[in-house]
Amino acid sequence: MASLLKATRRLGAIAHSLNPSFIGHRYNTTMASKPIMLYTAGTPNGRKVSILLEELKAAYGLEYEYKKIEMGKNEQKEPWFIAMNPNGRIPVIVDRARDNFAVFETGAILLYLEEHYDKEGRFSFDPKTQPNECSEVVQWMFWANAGLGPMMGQAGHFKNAAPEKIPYAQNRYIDETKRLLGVLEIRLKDREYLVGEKVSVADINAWTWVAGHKFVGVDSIDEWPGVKRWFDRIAARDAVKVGFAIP
Ligand SMILES: N[C@@H](CCC(=O)N[C@@H](CS)C(=O)NCC(=O)O)C(=O)O
Repeated sequence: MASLLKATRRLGAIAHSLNPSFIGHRYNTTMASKPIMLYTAGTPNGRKVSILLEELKAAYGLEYEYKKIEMGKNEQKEPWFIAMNPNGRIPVIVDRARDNFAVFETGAILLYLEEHYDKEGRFSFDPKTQPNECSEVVQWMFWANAGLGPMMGQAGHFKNAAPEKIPYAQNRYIDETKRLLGVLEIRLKDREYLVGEKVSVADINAWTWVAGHKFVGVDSIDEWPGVKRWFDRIAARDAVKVGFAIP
């Protein structure tokens, strides 16, 4: 095990020292000029990143390419992937324009893309002039990534994937999901977006989970009208439609 870990680390070091990237070479040398390479799958976490990348593409012309990770074959646990993300989960981005810098964890990826590629602050706020909005973005992102995502993920697991039906676990996570949708409702009942008056990374980060409500066992979000209005408003965006369909 220790030697496997060592070999994995060595592979990671080699991958990051090569330019053009080992990763780009492995999959698609012809498109290696596109600055962002996204490793993803069709899940709420993967879609957050493809949606923001589509928004940045529409706003600034940022180009990216993506590779679908075969989660059914555990491709995300292979050494080349672990070299980018020791956590062995999608999504990951590699920024070819910044020396193949790899970023994992959706919250970190969205904030990274915002910092480096949202220069006009179209999906973010100015830390100098809008420090409270910046803090609120972080608050809602931490809230979603520590609460909404994990709870809905577990609800989905016990509903769709667990080898045995465990009513206690199913109820626990579905009830927690509903409680968290209620928290979103408090925030959204009289406002259009989670922070400020425009769609931001905070909205995109939470929206893909809400989009998965049926899969985890919440048949409808009509019970939370503010959430429903917000959900529909974001769903209507062209970049959201395109990003949601990736990969
Ligand atoms: N906290 C992580 C969660 C990532 C995550 O759970 N990804 C799932 C797909 S949505 C995954 O890769 N699952 C495969 C596995 O666990 O091996 C993030 O926000 O990026």
